[in-house]
Amino acid sequence: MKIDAIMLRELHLPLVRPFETSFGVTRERRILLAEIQSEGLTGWGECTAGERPFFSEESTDSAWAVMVNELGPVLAAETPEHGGACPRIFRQVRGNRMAKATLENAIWDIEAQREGVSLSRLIGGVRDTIPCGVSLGIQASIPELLAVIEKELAAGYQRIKLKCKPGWDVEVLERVRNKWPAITLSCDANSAYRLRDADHLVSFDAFDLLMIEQPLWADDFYYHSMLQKRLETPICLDESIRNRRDALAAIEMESCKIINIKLGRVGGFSEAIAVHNAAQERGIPVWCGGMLESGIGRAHNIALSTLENFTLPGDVSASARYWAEDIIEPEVVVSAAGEIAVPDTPGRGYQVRTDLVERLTVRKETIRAMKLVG
Ligand code: OSB
Ligand code: MG
Repeated sequence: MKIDAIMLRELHLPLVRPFETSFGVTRERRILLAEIQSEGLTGWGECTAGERPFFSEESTDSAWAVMVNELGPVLAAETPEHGGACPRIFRQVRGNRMAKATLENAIWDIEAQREGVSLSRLIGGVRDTIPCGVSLGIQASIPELLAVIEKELAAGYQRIKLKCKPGWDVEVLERVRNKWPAITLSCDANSAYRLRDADHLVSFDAFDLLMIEQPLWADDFYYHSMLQKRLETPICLDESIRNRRDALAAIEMESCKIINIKLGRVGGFSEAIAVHNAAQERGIPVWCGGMLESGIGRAHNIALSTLENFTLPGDVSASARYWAEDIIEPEVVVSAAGEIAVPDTPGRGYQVRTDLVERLTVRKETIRAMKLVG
């Protein structure tokens, strides 16, 4: 496919309520979108980098710079026939996986449209609906958290994940478990603990959690494997898994029993599929994480979640939980059974509300072709 234009934008979208993790509070998202035109088709990608480099090394500003100065010009000079050609095109740029994923995923969207199939079918997805869970940020008090859980369970969500950190963990889990002895419950520490907290983390075994997500360092496998030996609760790795080789290392070392796959964190659909396959071949279940995406990122997450080994409910939930008005139509909705119906129209399956996108845009840049050295 010939790349006719790559337009990058930054949008500001306020969250309907703040989202707090062990590393900070987000009130408004600065979202980067890539709109790629190719032979009459338009593909969209969304960057999942945070406003600050707290989840990973990337941030909104670093991803913008890398897309504008490096990845965009290189992609515009190529004629990729498939989304799967992007890792080779971007190979010379090290890291910056969220920036790479933004552009690669837009190419997959175009490819699906060109083939006249949904993104889900293009990547080999096997599900018509995906099971949904919610990720609940740290709240001001336990009674407030209990009220939020009550609402999400009533809405049908199949799994509740609680953000946790030292001081917002055992007592919280205890109160939630006492109130709901049978719900599927997990927690996510976003690296808030150290190995000296191992005894404390072992006490989480009392709460029958589906998993503890990323308790230790964001770049670690070894200490997670030491911790997993002591825990009955399965460890799930998020931050630590950057690619297929990381997944293989983590599985081999028994650093985790479950893997969270995020498109941005691993660099796009190609690597996400590779991580999925590697885990599946080794009997490790996966689920799709979220990064407070707008509708475009959400649409891509839904397609990814239809692969066979996405057997656990993910963090992909309804647009309305985050946005007063999403930038796609229809918005993502979740049924009373806690499922999202996977669209079967060509491409991403949701229309982008271009007028709204234009209104929310605070900067945009169109990219011209350039060859990298070599
Ligand atoms: O670790 O899964 C995480 C949001 C921002 C950064 C990291 C994480 C999260 C979430 C949100 O848990 C999940 C969602 O988008 O609903
Ligand atoms: Mg996580």
